[in-house]
Amino acid sequence: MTDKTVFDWSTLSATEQAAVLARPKLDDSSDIQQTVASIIETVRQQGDTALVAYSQQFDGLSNNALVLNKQQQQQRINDLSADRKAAIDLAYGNIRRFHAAQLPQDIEVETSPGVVCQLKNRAINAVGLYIPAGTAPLPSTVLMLGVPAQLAGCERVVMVTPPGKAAADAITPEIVYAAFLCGITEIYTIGGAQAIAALAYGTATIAKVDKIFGPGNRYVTEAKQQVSQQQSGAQIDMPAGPSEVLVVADSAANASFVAADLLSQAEHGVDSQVLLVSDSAELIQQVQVEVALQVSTLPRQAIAKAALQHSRYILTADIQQAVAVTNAYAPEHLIIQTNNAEQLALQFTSAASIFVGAWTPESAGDYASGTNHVLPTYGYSKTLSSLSLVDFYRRYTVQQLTKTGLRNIGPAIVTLAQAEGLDAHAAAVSKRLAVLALSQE
Ligand code: HSO
Ligand code: ZN
Repeated sequence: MTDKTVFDWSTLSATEQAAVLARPKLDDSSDIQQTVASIIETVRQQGDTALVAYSQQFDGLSNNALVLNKQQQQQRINDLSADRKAAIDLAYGNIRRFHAAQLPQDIEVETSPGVVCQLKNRAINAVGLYIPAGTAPLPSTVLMLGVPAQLAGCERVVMVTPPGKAAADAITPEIVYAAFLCGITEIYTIGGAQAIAALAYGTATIAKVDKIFGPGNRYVTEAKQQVSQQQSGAQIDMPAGPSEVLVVADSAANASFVAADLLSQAEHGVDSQVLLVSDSAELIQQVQVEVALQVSTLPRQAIAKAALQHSRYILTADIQQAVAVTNAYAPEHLIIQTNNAEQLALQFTSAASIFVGAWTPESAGDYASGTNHVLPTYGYSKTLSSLSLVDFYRRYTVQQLTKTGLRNIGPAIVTLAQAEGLDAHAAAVSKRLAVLALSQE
């Protein structure tokens, strides 16, 4: 077979192996950086006027009111069919159950007699949720961001999403209903870098937020990056790259299922990354046949086919080698379709979200099982984590020393401060110790 997407791992040099697992370079050209910087600056200077102008320029809307008011929200929800409502309800319930179990616990420890230290969690005050609506509007993303914001009890939860081409209030009913379930009523009909700028710096209509969450195209991603680097801007959830799935499969795998899983990610975007790693040449061949068959039935086949151009089918000597390849790649999603999937799952050290066994498609986690689908991509999952409830909190410490406490640790503090040549630090303790030495308590 001369397919340039198939690789026999053991025959490759270390350099070739690294090239096979390398992500394509992200387009962070200075063009995009400059366009985004200028959009941000314009929004900072002109506020709402700039937002309306960008809606005209990018979305073809002449009079975007920017706000989706309560009445418009209700009208959109009225348009939603009962079966879609029920599906969103089911997903909401599972996502809520899984995230509610992640409630961070405050701790209090008496580290020495009379020295009490606390670690406390407090919800971030104002959060902004970006919901993309490019080639596919994503109500599932509203739930992934809105449920933890709701559970954390953030005081202000703001949603922004690009307006429909026809009218600003044409935002899909699914998105509006998902927002309603999450208790989000502040909805703005803006998208792109201008929406990120508005969230980070505020305008007359949109008050500034503290942290911005959610995926988006490269302009949105670049804007998040830029506002997070400025002290007056806003924090962000994580760096985002194109979606990825890696399937590890042996000869026992169902080729049709594996092909369907690969295509489920390939249809996201032309830059999606899909990989199959298997110790069975036969399975790889069967999956390729299935992919070719199934892709031609998809409405989004043009996107999926473009993504498949840079897919990877990697043949390994055995399943252990497949594990090593996977750990080196660090995929966003890992699907394990092998005989001993549950056992094998324990050996993966760098995947952001793992799907175990024949009956666990990635789509389960994308929509309704309960896990979060906002995940680190691009190899960042070696150190970064899946979006969780804790991302909507900040942690801080509180401490209190009694007289006994200061007597206990004060002398050590003085010694350490002197060792660092920081006499004022030492004095802040020794002055108190001197007072204590005079008292009997
Ligand atoms: N797989 C995407 C999330 C998503 N899938 C939303 C369908 N809708 C994250 O990589
Ligand atoms: Zn997906």
